[in-house]
Amino acid sequence: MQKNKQKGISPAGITDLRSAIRLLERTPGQIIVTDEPVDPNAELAGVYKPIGAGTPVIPPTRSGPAMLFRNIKGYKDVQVIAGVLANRERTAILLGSTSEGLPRLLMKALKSPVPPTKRSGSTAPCQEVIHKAPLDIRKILPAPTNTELDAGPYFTMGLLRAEDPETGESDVTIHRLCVQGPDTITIWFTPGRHIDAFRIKAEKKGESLPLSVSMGFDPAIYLAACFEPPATPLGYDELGIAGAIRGRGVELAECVSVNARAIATAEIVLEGELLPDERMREDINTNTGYCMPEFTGYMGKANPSLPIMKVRAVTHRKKPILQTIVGPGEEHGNLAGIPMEASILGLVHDCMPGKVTNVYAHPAGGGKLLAIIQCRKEVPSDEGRQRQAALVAFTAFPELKHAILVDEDVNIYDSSDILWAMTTRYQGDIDTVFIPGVRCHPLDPTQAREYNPAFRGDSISCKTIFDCTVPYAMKDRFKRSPFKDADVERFLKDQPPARSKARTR
Ligand SMILES: [Mn+2]
Repeated sequence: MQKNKQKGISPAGITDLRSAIRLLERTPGQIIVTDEPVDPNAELAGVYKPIGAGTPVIPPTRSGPAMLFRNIKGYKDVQVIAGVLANRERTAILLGSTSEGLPRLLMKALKSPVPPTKRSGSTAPCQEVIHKAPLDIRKILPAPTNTELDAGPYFTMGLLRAEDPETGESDVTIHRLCVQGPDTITIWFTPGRHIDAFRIKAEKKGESLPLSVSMGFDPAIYLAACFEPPATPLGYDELGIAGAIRGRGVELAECVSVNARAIATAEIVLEGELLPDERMREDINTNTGYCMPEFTGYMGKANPSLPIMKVRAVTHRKKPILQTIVGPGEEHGNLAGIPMEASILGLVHDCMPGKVTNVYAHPAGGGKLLAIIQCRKEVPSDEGRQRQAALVAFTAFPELKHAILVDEDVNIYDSSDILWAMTTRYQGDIDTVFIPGVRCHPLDPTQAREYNPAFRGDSISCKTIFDCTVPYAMKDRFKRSPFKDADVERFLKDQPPARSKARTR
């Protein structure tokens, strides 16, 4: 358990982005604060990439501290923070858990959600300042671009919330939002996402879909929002997971311009509606052919035809802090991946309790494509169960592509240890299981007919199990050398600290 006892700051006290930042400022090495002027157009991302974006961003990069930019060129009163969740240990600190404990914390929260509450009485913090139409988002907020090839400025940590026009059920999801004009934003919905299902229902009736986009709030809400079906089926309000993590419902505020609700403590809220039957090319203003860096580490292609959000109002706190993701590198890996771990652990627990000890969404897969699954073989009949666990994992998280199975004596967070298992406990011809022709995530460039003409369509993949577990009957031959568990601290206490303290306010 991460301890942070100074001045009464604890993860339980996190109610918004500001309290999360205060906790990080008191935790050595977790945040850098800078007053150096920075251009939100490509420079900010260029600065943060080597400092903390992490895999799969092109090297040099690393898993590092978050970074608060207090001096944004052209925007006097807005700060930008990058990488709040770009490191697993930091994510654990913010949620009051440990790296290993995060998936179980989320799994428990998933099973006992605490529903959101309505903010009543005083003004919601997210509405301290209100801009109503006519407005120009570009003059109010510094949407960053990650690279100079980006289709335009993007809000990358915007949490959409909308309600089903037929059932009233609500959903929250993060999508990439490209600013196209004074009050116009294009949104790319991954096929099948729930708010897109609401949008399609509204569009069929010729109606627009009101929605809110909240940015900058309690990190627990961001993680909760990244669950996907079947863990959170259509109609499951993911905000309840964040409520369970914090032990109190997420507060929602009524929007001022549309029939929608937003995160009351958010730094910034865009209010608006998705227009029926209108589409826009993602790079309509720049013609770069690209959208922005995607979680696979590649530049995505600009989408030729995207739904449009008309922004009716922008509300924010005084001196708002715009939260952004750079890369997306390890932050995407954590945001998508920790809910994936919880989803897999939850379903394998139901199917075969105790046989999977932990799961790690390795950042190389962006939190979606690659999972390390740690299995326990206790009795002869557990042989083969590890492969069943992988099949369960593909069911629990349909966008998973590669499952690497390892034993309990392998450190799932250590890539070297995983590659060691793949080298000394794996034979390619008998320990690889191919499941070809299965629908997966559309952004992996190998999942295209152009890559494999045998695919019946794009977004089709060969899911693969790499079984790097020791055969139960041969356990004795695979005994790791048993070093003594010595008192290491006694030998290190006079050494200088390994990590330098990052600058705080
Ligand atoms: Mn959902």
